[in-house]
Parts: sequence; C-alpha cells; structure tokens
Amino acid sequence: MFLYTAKQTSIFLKNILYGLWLTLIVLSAAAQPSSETPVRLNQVGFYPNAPKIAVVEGTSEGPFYLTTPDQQDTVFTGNLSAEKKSLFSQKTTRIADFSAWQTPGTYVVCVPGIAPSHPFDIRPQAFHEVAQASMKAFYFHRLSTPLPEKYAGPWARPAGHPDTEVLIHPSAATDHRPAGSKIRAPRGWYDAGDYNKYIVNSGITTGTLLSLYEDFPAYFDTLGLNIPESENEIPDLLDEVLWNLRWMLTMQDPEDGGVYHKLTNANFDGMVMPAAAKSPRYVVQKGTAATLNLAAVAAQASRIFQTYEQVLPGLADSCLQAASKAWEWAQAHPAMEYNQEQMNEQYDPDVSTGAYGDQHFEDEFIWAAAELYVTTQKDTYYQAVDMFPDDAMPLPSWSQVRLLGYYTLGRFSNTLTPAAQKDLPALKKRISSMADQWIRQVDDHAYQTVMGQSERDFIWGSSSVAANQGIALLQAYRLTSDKKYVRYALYNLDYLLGRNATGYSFVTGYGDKTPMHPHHRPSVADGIEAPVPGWVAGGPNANAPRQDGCTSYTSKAADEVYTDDDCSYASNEVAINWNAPFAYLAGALEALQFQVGYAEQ
Ligand code: G3I
Ligand code: 9MR
Repeated sequence: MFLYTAKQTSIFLKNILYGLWLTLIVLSAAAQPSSETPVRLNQVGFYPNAPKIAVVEGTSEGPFYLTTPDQQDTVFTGNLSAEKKSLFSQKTTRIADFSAWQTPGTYVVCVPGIAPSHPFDIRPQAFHEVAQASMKAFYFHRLSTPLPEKYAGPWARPAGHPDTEVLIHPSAATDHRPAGSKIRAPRGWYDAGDYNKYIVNSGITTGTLLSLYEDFPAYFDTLGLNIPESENEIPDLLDEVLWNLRWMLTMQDPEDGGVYHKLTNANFDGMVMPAAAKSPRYVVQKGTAATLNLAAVAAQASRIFQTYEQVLPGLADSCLQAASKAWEWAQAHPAMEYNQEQMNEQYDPDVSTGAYGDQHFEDEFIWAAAELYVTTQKDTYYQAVDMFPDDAMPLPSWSQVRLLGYYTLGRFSNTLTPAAQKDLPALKKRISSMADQWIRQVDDHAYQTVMGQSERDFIWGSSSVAANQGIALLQAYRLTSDKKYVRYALYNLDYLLGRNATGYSFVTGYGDKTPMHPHHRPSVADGIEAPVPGWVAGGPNANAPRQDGCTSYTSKAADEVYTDDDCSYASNEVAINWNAPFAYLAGALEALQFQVGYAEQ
C-alpha cells in the first residue's frame, strides 16, 4: 500500500514534467550547432561535488576559462595540464580541470584561439533525465502494442509484430510442436535497429536491469517513466522489465523446458516502421545458451517479484519453475550450440538475422547456477558447477556472463550459505583487483578514462564496454566502500556523454552533439528529424568499415572509427544490451550521488 501511495502522489507532476522534457528534446535536437570544438567533455553535465574534467585536443596551452554560455562572465580560471598523447592517433591532449568550481549553473569551457566547448550544467541530479530516458528507451521498443502520444510524444506509433502466430521452424520441430505449427510469443523488446527478439541478448539485458533494481531499490521505487503501467503498485523499471520477461517465458517449450534461441524473420526487414514489417516469424532451434539465459533471468525475477505476490499472484512461482526446468534441460543438453550456418544447411527457410552464436557455456552455467542458488539457497546449485574455473574476469557481454553470477553472489554476501561464504573473500579480491588494474594508469591516458586504454575496447558495441566497465567499478565500490571506484565509474559516464575522441555524446537526444542518424529502423522511417531518444549508439569500432561497408568513416584510429550515418550498423546501431548497462551506470550514479564523495586522486 505504501508503494502505491508514493507512486500515486508523484504521477501528476511527473507527467507534466515529462511533456516539457519531450518538447525540450525535440527543440534541442533541432538546434544542433554546426560549430566543431576540440574541447571534449561530458555535454550533459557534472554534480557540484564531483570531479569535472574537459580534454582539450590540439596544441593549445596555458590558461582556460569557465564562463557563462555567452562568454560574458568568467567564473573560474585554470591552467591546462602537461601534454598527453593519444594511444591511437597522433593527437595531443591537455586536461582542463575545473573540479574546484561547484556553483550550479550552465557553463562553457573556453580556451583562447579555439571554439568553446558545448554548454553543460553543473547541478545536483545532473543525470536524472538521461538515466530516465535510457530506461524509457525500452518502452519505445515494445512489440505487440501501440505507443500512444501520451507516453511516446512525437514518437507515437501503431503496434508492431503481434507475434501471436509464430511458426515453429523445422530446426525446432518436435512431435508435440511440428514444423509449421504456431505458438503465441507476443511482447518483448526489439533487439536493436532490427525487429527480431533474441533470447541470448535479452538475457544479459534483462539481468542487468533486474540487478540495477536489486542494487538500488529505493531510487527505482519512485522513479517514474510515464509508461502505461505508471499508476500501478510496481516500480516502473520492473513494469518495463515485465514486458520483456513475459515474452522470454513464452520461449520455453513447456514440454521439455528447453528454450528457443530466437524469434525472428528469415531475413532482416527493410528500413520500415514496425507496423509495416509483416514477414513470417519463426522460433528456431533450442540451445544451451538460450536455455541458461532464461534460467538465470527467471531465477532472479522470481526473488524480486516475490515482493509483489499480491498484485502479480503466481508470477514468482512460475518464474522459479521455469528456471528450474530450464536448468534441468541444460544439464541434459550441456553443449547444444546455435550454429546458424549448420542449421541453414539442414533446414529451410534459411535464416540470416543476428546469430548470437556462442560455443562456450561454462559462463552461462556459472551465471544460472549463481542466480538459482541465491534464490533457492540450495547448495546443490552452487556445487553443480565449477564457480571459479580459472582466474579470468571477462567483462560482461552477450557471450560472456560469468561476472553477472559473481555480482549476484557479491550482492547477497550477507545471506549466503557456508558453501559460498567460503569463496567470498576471494571473489571480492577478484573484483577489486580487476578495478585496481584498470585505474592504475588511467590518469596518464589522453581522455583519462578506463575506457579506451586498450585497442580491444573498440569493438562492435564499444559503448557497452565503457558502460560495463562502469558497472564493474561500481560493484568494486559496493564490495569495498572505496570511493575512488565511483570516481572512475563517473569518468566512464563522462566518456559516453562526450569526453571521447569522437566528440559525440553517444546518447540520442542528450548533449549538444549526439547521433542524429542511428541504424535504427523506427528513427530512419518515422519522418521525425530527432531520433528516438535515450538510445546509446554502438560507438567506435576499429573493424567497422570492413564489417558494414559504410564509406563515411573519416579516421582509422581505433577510438575514432565512428560515423553518425544510418548505414553504419557496426558503429551506429543501438541495442538493448548496450542500453541496459548505460541505464545501470547513469541510474546507479544518480542513486549514489548524495551518499558518496568521489575520493581525490
Ligand atoms: O571480441 C572480438 C575481439 O576479441 C576481436 O579482436 C575482434 C576482431 O574483429 O572481434 C571481436 O568480436 C566481435 C564481437 O562482435 C564483439 O562483441 C566480432 O568481430 C563481431 O562480428 C561481433 O559482432 C556482433 C554482431 O552482432 C555481428 O554478429 C555484435 O557483438 C553483436 O552485438 C551484434 O548484434 C546484432 C545482432 O546480430 C542483430 N541485431 C542487432 C545487433 C546489434 O548490432
Ligand atoms: O539491420 C541489421 C542490423 O540490425 C544488424 O546488426 C546487421 C548485422 O547483422 O545487419 C543489418 O542488416 C543489414 C544486412 O546485414 C545486410 N543488408 C543490409 C541490412 C541493413 O539495411
């Protein structure tokens, strides 16, 4: 009852603010400045008590000034640092540090002889709107329902993809569900710039958002998203997650517990709106990775939705049943790979959409076991796998989910049974050592971010590398209470919002220079100049020109191979598994801002 009241009281105000906010986004996106500046900084802003850094590219040296946007009043003067060298290009950079200035306001950084920076704010809750938008982005990707103007503003659209008559692909046929028979699998979120639904990628996405809630429940209990469920008793973040979770549950074959790898067209749609895309849809072969993804997510969801048993009766139980059936199927099929090429050799129609093929399942077993263990407290799950098969700490990605399991064990460190308690000191050490290694040399780096210290960071979806590093740093903070980790997590948010070699804030609609032409079918086809807001572009990808054949790239330097062009699906697409860690990073920093300082270097 308490939640209901808290939510109700703020709804009216939130809806008004939301309307104003949408208008502002449309206006600001339309007023893109043409001027280019070599000053790279977080274009959204800074907390008053946080470190504030701009990176000045080029040969400028000497003083810099913090001024009002009209450059009439100088509020702070500093000196540029000694020169640093970019690791990937011939650029020199210098740091303008104005951390000492704490007075809220809107400012620019001016360096004599070059164009001033984009304007930015210094204020409490500096990332509230962008955190909210990065969650709201998922609403814009809902299938099987219209998006009315009340919630979607100018991006309102009719429903796409009912997915109520999905064909069993021959690769997925059983006696019970022969090829060509139909199942219902509505709802879910569109994966990315395309209109398909992939369990493997949905898994890490949904797990990351559920972890965001578990780590910061107080903040998300009252964060409104202006979605159709905003007036119910469930926090909006969880309502949004439910839209996808309900779809994920339909992907499990009730007969045996196995989970179909994806729900897809045979081929990618053209650049059309969702409602205009009407190709037949299929569920394809079951696989170990997909099945363990559902096991992990459903187990985690089960413990979270227990709290809402009265409004969602039976949901927590159904999730746990689904998770344990999936786990059993995976035990019986521990290496069922989804290999699209092999599948196409054997079955028709051929399927050419995203493969999300993974041949290594050790990490999915670790993640699912950790979630099932924490939810049920049954040691058998913990003991069923080798939790620490080696010393590796691979950054989370759709194909590497080991750390999601470790984060969950760390999150529940106070309630674990002795079976897992004994491993906790080593687990904490692994996470803090990883973070320590990342931050050891970061202050020498040209952009002073953990992101981009290695060329390997600039892969397809590199923005999610930055965001997932940020999450890992925040996990290190949660386990050690050492505030320096929060500082470097914030620096990776700075990277994503503009302190990077491209000068873009990668989040659509947030910042002065942001992607206007993402590889995103609705944004291309809707006739609205501003792209759908709150989506993080994939980001620089050293291999992008070879991978998507787009010809508008202007640099070969790994940290600059990015083009704001809709042909560039290898650097400028959007995807749910890139937005979720961004939503985590921005939301977590908002939730933490009044609790922590940022520890001086
Ligand atoms: O990790 C390796 C790295 O070690 C190596 O040095 C580098 C050299 O090429 O490759 C890296 O792997 C790349 C991997 O992404 C990184 O995650 C692969 O080359 C690259 O092909 C792979 O791209 C995937 C892409 O689909 C193509 O299959 C992306 O991860 C994945 O996010 C993306 O997902 C697509 C879906 O298929 C369809 N829907 C849109 C979605 C987003 O673009
Ligand atoms: O739109 C597709 C995007 O979501 C994928 O990430 C990408 C790589 O699989 O493929 C895109 O689709 C392209 C297809 O692969 C080749 N023909 C052009 C399509 C884009 O218009």
